[in-house]
Amino acid sequence: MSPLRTQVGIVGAGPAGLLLSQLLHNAGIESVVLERHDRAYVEGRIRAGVLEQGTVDLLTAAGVGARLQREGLVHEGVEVALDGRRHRIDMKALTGGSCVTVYGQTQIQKDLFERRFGDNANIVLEAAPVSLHDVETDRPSLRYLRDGVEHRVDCDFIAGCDGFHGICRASIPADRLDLFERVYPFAWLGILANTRPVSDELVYTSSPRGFALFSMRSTRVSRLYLQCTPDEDLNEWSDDRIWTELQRRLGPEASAGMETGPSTEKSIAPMRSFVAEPMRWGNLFLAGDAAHIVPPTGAKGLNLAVADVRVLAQAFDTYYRTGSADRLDAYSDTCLKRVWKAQRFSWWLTSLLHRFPDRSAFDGRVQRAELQYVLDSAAGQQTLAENYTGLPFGG
Ligand code: RFL
Ligand code: PHB
Repeated sequence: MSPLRTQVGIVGAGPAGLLLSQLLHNAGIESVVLERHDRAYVEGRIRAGVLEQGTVDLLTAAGVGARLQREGLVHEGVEVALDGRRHRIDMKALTGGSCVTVYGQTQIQKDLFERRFGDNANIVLEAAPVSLHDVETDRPSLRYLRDGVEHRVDCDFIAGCDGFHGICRASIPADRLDLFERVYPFAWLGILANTRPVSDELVYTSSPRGFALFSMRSTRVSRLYLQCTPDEDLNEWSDDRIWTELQRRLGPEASAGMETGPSTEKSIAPMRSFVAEPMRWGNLFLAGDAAHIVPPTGAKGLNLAVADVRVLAQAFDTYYRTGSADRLDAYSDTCLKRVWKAQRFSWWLTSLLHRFPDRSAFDGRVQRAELQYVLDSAAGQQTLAENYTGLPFGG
């Protein structure tokens, strides 16, 4: 087994891993990406849909934003429905110009793969299992099996971009990490459908029957979510039942004229808040979902992953240009500041909009009053808009 030598070994070809390899390539730094699944699987996972302006700017500056600029839908506002009435929050006006862009994670994955393979990047697909070695030394390495043959990659640093269930965080001794976690007593049932979205903007819906979200992938494709129990059986949810429930939660007036149709994808996502601190062990740096998970309500997961790799790529760049490890040493603290602000927002919006099975009648009234306050007050709307469109990098 003759080892391959590179500067940064990256585990995971999700948005964090592929974007990091692109940013490093742009800075003249070599990397190898090891991914457990094949390309079709990674590209096919239906996940995020809402990008902060900072994410759009970074993808564009990295050279992977051409299609995003053409096809992404810029949203200047977002709607919140309560008691069957829709309220619009004018994010652009409230923040002095910030918007979000609706563009599916599947499309970002395609753009990143296309660009990285176009640059002849070293991306090893179907590498399984991957293991980490000598992480606390200055000669860390990755080993993996492909087609039954063992391979080794020697590197200066390892970037753990392998998501929540990956191997990198799991390789860190338990006494070197502090874990912070909240698991919510509900999940989201999501469908995709080739139907016209009910509104031009996203509609976050609070109802006594539970939360619902009316999102989209384009002006002809809807992405819809319903709050459900964590152990919900998908087989019990026919398309008819899902559409009826969506209409009930939004209310007859607000859902009038809603186009329905067969779902093209159907899945259940658990809801969890999670942070591992610090985001580093020796020469292993965790980024994205490998280090932290947010409930999807705030649409922050992918945006946080992008923010992490931006900081990490800059730190590697400084290291290789000047020999200074200061920014690498500051990586975890720099990211965690923003991560916790996004955690707070995601937890807050989740708490504000969902029905909690064990909440007292009093707590239910307080939750309602808080949502009413946010909708009625310019300050409340501004807080939501500022966090939703994205806090500044490094802030
Ligand atoms: P990913 O995307 O999970 O990629 C990790 C990659 O690592 C591979 N891998 C391994 N490879 C080698 N060896 C191993 N041992 C490995 N273990 C795993 C995996 O196959 C995979 O390819 O993590 P990354 O790159 O950090 O990206 C994070 C985002 O994917 C995630 O935060 C978002 O999808 C979260 N999210 C949303 N984020 C947003 O910013 N806006 C949204 O609107 C939004 N909506 C969502 C979401 C996530 C959802 N689900 C399903 C959890 C909506 C949903 C329903
Ligand atoms: C999505 O379109 O998938 C989506 C949008 C907003 C969220 C979560 C998911 O908060």
